Parts: sequence; C-alpha cells; structure tokens
Amino acid sequence: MANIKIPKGWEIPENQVTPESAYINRRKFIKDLGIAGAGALSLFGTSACAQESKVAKQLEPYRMQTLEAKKNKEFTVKREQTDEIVAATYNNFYEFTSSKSTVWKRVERFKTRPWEIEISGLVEKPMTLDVDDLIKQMPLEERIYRFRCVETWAMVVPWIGFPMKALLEKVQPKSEAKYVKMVTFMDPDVAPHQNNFGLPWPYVEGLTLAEAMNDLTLMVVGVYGHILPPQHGAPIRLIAPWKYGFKSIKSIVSIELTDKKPRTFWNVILPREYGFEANVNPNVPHPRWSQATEWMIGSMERHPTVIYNGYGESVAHLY
Ligand SMILES: Nc1nc2c(c(=O)[nH]1)N[C@H]1C(S)=C(S)[C@@H](COP(=O)(O)O)O[C@H]1N2
Ligand SMILES: [Mo]
Repeated sequence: MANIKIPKGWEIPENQVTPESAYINRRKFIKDLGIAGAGALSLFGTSACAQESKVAKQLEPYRMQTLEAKKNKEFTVKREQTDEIVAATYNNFYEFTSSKSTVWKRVERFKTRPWEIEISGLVEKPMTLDVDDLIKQMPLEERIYRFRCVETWAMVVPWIGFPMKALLEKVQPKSEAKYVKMVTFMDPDVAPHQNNFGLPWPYVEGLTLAEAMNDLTLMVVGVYGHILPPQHGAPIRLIAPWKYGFKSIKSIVSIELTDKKPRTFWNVILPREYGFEANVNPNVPHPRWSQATEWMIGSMERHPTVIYNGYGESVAHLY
C-alpha cells in the first residue's frame, strides 16, 4: 500500500514511452521519418524486418496448434483487426518485464503445459482441471473483441474461448458467492519480476459474480486461430472487453468464489489509480492522463474512447 516503494519504471504510462512502440508499424514509422536519408530508412527497415521474423519464429509452435472454434458473428468489430505479430510484440506481462516490446523474448522459459486450474471457495462442486481437458469439454468460439488498456492503447483481436458463465455453471456457485477472485501462476525462477520490487505477487484480479456471469466475459485459450502464445497469457486468461486491460488477468491457476471483494494487484499498489470496477470511460480521466481518446497499436490511429468500450448494451445494466 502506501509504504510500498514503486520504482520509477512502473510509474511511466507506456503511452509516453513512444520509442518502444515505434517499430511496431514499420510502414507508418518509415513514413513518419519523412525526409530522413535512405541510410536511416534501410537501417530502421531492416531491423524492424529482422524483429518481425524473430517474433514469427517464436510464434511458430503455437500457430501450429490450431483450435477449432465456431466464429460467433454476434461479436465482430467494424475497426480493422490488429496484426497478429503486432499484438504479440506489444504486451503487458509484468511478471516478466515492464518493457512491452520484450515480453515475447522474456517468456522463453515459461512452460504453459501441463497446467492445472483450481476452482474453489463458495461453490457446490470445487474442482481442479487440466487445462487441455477443460478445453475439450468446453464449446469453443471465436469472438472479435475491442481491447483497451488503461494506458490508452487499444487493439482488435480474435480471441478463442468460452463464456466464464459455462465454467461457473459447472461448479455451481453457492448463494453467498458475490465475487470471483482469479490468481496468476507464481514462479519467480521463470518470471524474474516476481522476485523484485516488493510488489504483491502473485497477480490477482476479480469480478463481481454478475460481471463474471455476463455473456461477454470470456475465458480465453486461443487467439488468431490457435492456442495462446505465452505473451498473451497462456494457457488460459480472462478477457472482459468493457473494462481496462489490467482486469483481463493472464495465465490463471485459480478461481475462487468469495463473499468479499478480492484485493486486486493494481488496486493494492495504486488504489487511487486502479479501481476495482475499472470500466472503460472517456469521462473519468486517469489521475495522470486523459482517457478521452485511444490509439490503435499497429496503425497508431487515434479514436475517441467509447463508454464501456462500446459494450454498453450488454453491461450498462450492471452499474
Ligand atoms: N498476470 C498478469 N495479467 C495481466 C497483466 C500482467 O502484467 N500480469 N497485464 C494486464 C494488462 S495491464 C493488460 S493491458 C493486458 C495485456 O494483454 P496482452 O499482452 O495480451 O495484450 O493483460 C493484463 N493481464
Ligand atoms: Mo493495461
């Protein structure tokens, strides 16, 4: 809480660290260089290209493990889909690093299979499931969702998963259950930031039971047609698209139903900046920056932020 000393790097909203995102759209970057000499152009061009093929290589084993999922046409987005490589090279996964553009490298030793997920607390049928058994049991679907980080970057991604509701129905919440607490793996040997900074690891997030039961709330096991690569939170993560990205916890090992509001990771560190609810809202500025607009990773296009990230029809009644 107040006495935790937060190192400087953590306080910099990544949208102010523009050099990191510069290479993610080579064409735009080169265009922005404008009158720069041919030497500079080829230098930047080449390194971006080399980077792209390295990421493609890193993704290869995951791309080969395709997932069959019905495209759910109810969930499409008018805006252009984000390029897969761009999405896989601009990540927040603070267990590994606070530098978004290097997460894909830092997850090298992160083993995401075999993997168990425990569901416990105020449920009739607590259970522990192997993630691949769970995937076999669940009706997978693909949904294209808008995604909005609190730092103002945004993307459009085809996730594969199943409604969290389907999982909760399996374990049968008791009537006293009010919240769903989710916890990320803890292994400082492979995720070195978990050793550092005196932060409250492991990463914890939570939803009200009503939010968790909402049809939009997805347990995600794949992206772009295949299983999740580690940088996106393999093997299983949450996506709650009407909330800021930090709510969408990665690499979940446990789900606990409780009658108390869980103490969530960012809320413990910076309670005035990262509320429990964290619904996307253009009219409520972050204490350190405006939330009125967002920018798309890849194209860098800026758009006005939309209340509930455009999903008000499904979720506004919850608030
Ligand atoms: N365990 C864990 N989950 C996490 C994070 C994290 O650092 N650790 N970062 C969050 C934040 S701030 C965002 S914006 C999204 C980013 O997801 P992506 O890298 O797949 O785009 O993951 C969220 N889930
Ligand atoms: Mo975020």
